[in-house]
Amino acid sequence: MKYTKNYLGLDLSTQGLKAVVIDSDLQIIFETSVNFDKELSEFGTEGGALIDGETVTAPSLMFVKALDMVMEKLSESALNLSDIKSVSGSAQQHGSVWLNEKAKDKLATLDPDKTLAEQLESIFSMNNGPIWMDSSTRDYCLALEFVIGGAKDGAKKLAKITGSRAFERFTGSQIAKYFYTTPEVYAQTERISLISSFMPSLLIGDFAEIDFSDGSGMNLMDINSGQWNDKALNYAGGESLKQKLGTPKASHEVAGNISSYFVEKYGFDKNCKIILFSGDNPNSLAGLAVTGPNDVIVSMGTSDTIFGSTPKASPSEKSGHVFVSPMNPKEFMVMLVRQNGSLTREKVRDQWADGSWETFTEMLNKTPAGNNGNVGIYIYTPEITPPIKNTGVFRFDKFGNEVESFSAEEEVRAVYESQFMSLRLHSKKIGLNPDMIIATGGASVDKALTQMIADVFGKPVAVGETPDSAAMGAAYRALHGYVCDQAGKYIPYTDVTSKAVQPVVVSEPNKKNHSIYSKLLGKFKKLEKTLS
Ligand code: XUL
Repeated sequence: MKYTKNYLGLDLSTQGLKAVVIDSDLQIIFETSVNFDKELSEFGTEGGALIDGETVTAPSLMFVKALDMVMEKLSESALNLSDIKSVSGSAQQHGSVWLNEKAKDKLATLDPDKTLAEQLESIFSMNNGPIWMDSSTRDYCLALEFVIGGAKDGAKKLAKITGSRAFERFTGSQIAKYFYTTPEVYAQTERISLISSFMPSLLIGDFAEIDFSDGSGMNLMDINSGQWNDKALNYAGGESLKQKLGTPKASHEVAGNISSYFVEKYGFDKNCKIILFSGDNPNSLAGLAVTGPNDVIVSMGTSDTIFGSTPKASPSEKSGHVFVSPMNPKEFMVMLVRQNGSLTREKVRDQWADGSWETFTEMLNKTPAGNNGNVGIYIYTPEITPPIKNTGVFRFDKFGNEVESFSAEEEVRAVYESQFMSLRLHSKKIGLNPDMIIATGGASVDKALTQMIADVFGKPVAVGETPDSAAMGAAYRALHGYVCDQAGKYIPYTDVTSKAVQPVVVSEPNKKNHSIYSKLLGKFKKLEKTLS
């Protein structure tokens, strides 16, 4: 069967690369994926990352190989790739790819008879770029804040300009770390791309620009003007950084036409447009087409995030982030991130429930809401919200005394309860007051988990058509960017996504359980605070 007028969304998450193809009615017609650890095991990643203490990176060449693999899978499907009008994408936020002086030429002259990896192996000034899980740049964060507003007001001023106080994983402090510690690597770098601007660079055969929305996760861009902040840039990378970063653009803009490599090798149309890529959380927001301030998304992947749309930016240095919206360059999204998400839940499952979600759920049902007053906080990797550097499992009994162990059933309940009580506690501080929560990401298929979220927040929880809302958002944005390009002007996002399948409520809050969690929250807050 031949399809017409299709749009491709790619999502390069921490753990793999997904592709989803939709038609012009926004229906999914094909999906495929590549898992980094399993299908690209030669890079030796764990959950897609290379972890060396606080320094966490990912091999840039792995992203290159994954793209050829996904394209191969697409071209072997029943799809006719020449029907794809545009491509956009999503990538884990904050991570960067460092390119040397050979990169521009090599990208522009790709030979379809060879693989991308064969030809692009030598284009990196640093083989493994820092990713969002890195927490090694505390000193550079403090220095960046100081440069912007002094010791007292620096965090506040930086947040006001860039949408966030300085965060270790944000690209600005990451760049500063290499600028000051490895000046020779820095000098050999012609371009620093975000992962989200590197992927479209491969597709257009040239350097693609950073989009406003993912650019907001760098601590370098003014979120109101979409321009680099000169002071921040000068601190992080000196005078040459502006040139190395290119110029940020609105997320719906065209990066270029697809390069001849993909036309000749996989059969794309030469007029296929590549729309700028963005971050995975912004794309998730776009994938659920949520624009109202009271629909809040909880995305559960390697990290757990909570976010929503907002017409106005009022960033705080205390917690959370404000990004430019990927759907409208004049609007914003607010978000916060818990680093201990799915991998932490999986570790507890493996240790206490024989690695089986079914057993996990059975065990969960054996304990009551509130876990008889037991609270367990699971910090397997340094936590972002709230900032907790010391890793470990912290267990407290009903009197708030630290204890060595819980029963297996209590462990299982404790991890779910503490993760979502923490999200409730901190999301309130950034002004997220949901009427309804939309759950997305891999873990959102777990009914026990959506019920827990409904009970903790006291609101109904809905899920979208697919848990892969980031890939979906990328596909919708491919369509949106294409429509804007054809019209020669910005078209409201909702005009293009009106046919999107609306999320469906899967869990209603249990009032009794909700009141137990609300009572427990004060105690939880105190215990969590002792760990920061
Ligand atoms: C967001 C963040 C993570 C990554 C995960 O600020 O650091 O959610 O985007 O891919």
